[in-house]
Amino acid sequence: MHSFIADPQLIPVFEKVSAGARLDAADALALYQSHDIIGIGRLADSVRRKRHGNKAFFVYNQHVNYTNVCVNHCRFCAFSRKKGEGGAYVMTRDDVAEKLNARIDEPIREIHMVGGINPELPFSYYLDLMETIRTIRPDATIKAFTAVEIDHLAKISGLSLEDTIQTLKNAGLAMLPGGGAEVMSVRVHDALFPRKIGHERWLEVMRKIHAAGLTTNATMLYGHIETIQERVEHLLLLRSLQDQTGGFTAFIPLAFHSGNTRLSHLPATTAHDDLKAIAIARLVLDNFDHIKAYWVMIGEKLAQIALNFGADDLDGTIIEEKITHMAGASSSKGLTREGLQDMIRSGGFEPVERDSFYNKVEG
Ligand code: V47
Ligand code: SF4
Repeated sequence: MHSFIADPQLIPVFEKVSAGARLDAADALALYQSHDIIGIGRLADSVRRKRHGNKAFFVYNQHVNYTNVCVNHCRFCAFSRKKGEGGAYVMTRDDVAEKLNARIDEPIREIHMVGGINPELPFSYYLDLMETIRTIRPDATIKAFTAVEIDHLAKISGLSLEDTIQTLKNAGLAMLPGGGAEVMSVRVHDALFPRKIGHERWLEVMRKIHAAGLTTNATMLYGHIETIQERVEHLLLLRSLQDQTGGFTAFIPLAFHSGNTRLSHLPATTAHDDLKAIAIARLVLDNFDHIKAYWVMIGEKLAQIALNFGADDLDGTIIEEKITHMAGASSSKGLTREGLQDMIRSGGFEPVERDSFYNKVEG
């Protein structure tokens, strides 16, 4: 029955997965320690197919990064700039309008908008940006601001966290992307991103966002200085909050790119790292509906294979990705709907164009 498992250490994990039992930290560690990539992949694929059959989702989306000025100076970030530094920018309402209008003939359904922590921008700036999006793209979902930005907005709005969220919701915020937690470890936080909120605050913001009726994604930035124990702890913290709120929609492992960062001596993640991140997430996060293979970070070719390793979603068209490309990513900056559909079909899956909430839409 478990003939596809080559590593005997994985037999107990196989038996738990087959029985529908929840994996624990020791199981997750065994998976990370194993080199049986085919066995891990087949196991994750069996879970993926039970949930989603042959379907692979994507969304017609557009990214907007409103500013790269940021006071947090995370060591892994190639995107941010200090105020006044060469390449620093802040988009005005008109800049955002121009960016959206440049693609106005395309059936974009989601605007994914994030930026740096720039203390010079007032709360009204963020509300104005959302109004601009709503005016130009009234039918698109605004998926914006990581929990780190929400924490900052609560500080500058003069409102409580709950009232800040409510104000943003009233202004059109419908969903949050998953960034900002990086790896939920005090050690990694202190070493790489000490100015950013810690994981307890990240989880608290997510809890309040979910309580306000908004859904969010979750991510994990892997492939820098974190240990596999820290990765496992990260997954278990997410699973635990999801048990309580049910507000997470998708989990997205983010492969670290070291180019132009203060960690540029670190090597790129390997194909094994990337596929294991997807497959182990699919197996451990039994209460998450969707696992996303973010083609921007792992490349189009590996993202296609990831559909056989537990991923059921490829994110989307994106249109001009900045954060990873500034750190040396060699993937395209955007893909067409046809490109995504071809990737999915030639991998033997059925492409399903979705909205932000995984409702099927006709292309
Ligand atoms: O939080 C920053 C990461 C994140 C680098 O929710 C880097 O659908 C790799 O959260 N190498 C922002 N990663 C991106 C993000 C995201 C992306 C796509 C989809 C969704 C979603 C969310 O990017 C940051 C950080 O973890 N990041 N620098 C880097 N050099
Ligand atoms: Fe700022 Fe985000 Fe870059 Fe950290 S990862 S420096 S918070 S833009």
